[in-house]
Amino acid sequence: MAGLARVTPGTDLGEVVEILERDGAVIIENFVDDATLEGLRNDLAPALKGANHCETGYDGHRTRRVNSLFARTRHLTPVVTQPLYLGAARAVMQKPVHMWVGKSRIEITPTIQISATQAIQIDPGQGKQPLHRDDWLHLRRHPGPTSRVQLMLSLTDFTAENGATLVIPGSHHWDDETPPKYSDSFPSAMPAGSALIWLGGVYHSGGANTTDEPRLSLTVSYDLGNLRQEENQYLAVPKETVLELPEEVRRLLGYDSCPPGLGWYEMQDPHMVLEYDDLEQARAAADRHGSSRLN
Ligand SMILES: O=C(O)CCC(=O)C(=O)O
Ligand SMILES: [Fe+2]
Repeated sequence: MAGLARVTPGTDLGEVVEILERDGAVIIENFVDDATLEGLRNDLAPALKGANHCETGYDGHRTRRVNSLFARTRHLTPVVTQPLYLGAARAVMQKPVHMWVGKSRIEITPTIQISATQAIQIDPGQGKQPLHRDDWLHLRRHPGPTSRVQLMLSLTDFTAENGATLVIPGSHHWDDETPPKYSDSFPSAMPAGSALIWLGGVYHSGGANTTDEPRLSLTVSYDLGNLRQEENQYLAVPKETVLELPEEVRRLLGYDSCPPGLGWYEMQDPHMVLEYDDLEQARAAADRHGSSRLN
């Protein structure tokens, strides 16, 4: 394998899906226009400036992460609706499943949903992140159906030296016994405004930044729509009512996180945020409980 496949925004969706099914990853240059790129950089700059470096080695002690991106910018819509990304996510995950209901054999096609949104600034001095599969969150067994299609948009140029995401092409076909090695990975070198799309079962990691400039990006993920509760408890139960319930029931209603890292709000345990109603207090309380980070 000679590196990561590259296509243009004009490429046929079928070809992109074929590459994703085969390699698990693809790079699309000129993924967003200059106005979107500029708008994203401007909208995210204040939050990134105010963000501390992360607390864990996995997230990166020289890496800043900012979440809740739809609340911070209006420029995400062209990213999540870009036809090749949304189209590929739909094609890969919205596969009908059949079942019997009484005497009828029916087919159901799942939805997809936006899962995580995060700006990632890898500062100079950050080392390589451990190689991992993002669908570890879903505790998937491999190889198997895809439950996540992830996107990394470069907001600065990505180079092998400044921390371009490292990807092991084809690793979504591997089982769960094979350990990933950096020597099998390729850097997703690409100009600002490009996108790396990869499947949840593909081993990848943030790269090391050995330059003296930050590497800036944002990532969004589409997950299978059935990875959720049946009744929407967040809409069904007013927050004041939730606060009157015992902690165990609040957690059972969904104000909880599932290891290794589903359900967070600003990378914190949602129960702590509910309890303290203030992110900083929640962080401090979580630190006292030794549970400030979910991964
Ligand atoms: O920053 C990157 O290039 C990759 C980050 C990543 O894979 C993650 O945090 O899960
Ligand atoms: Fe990842």
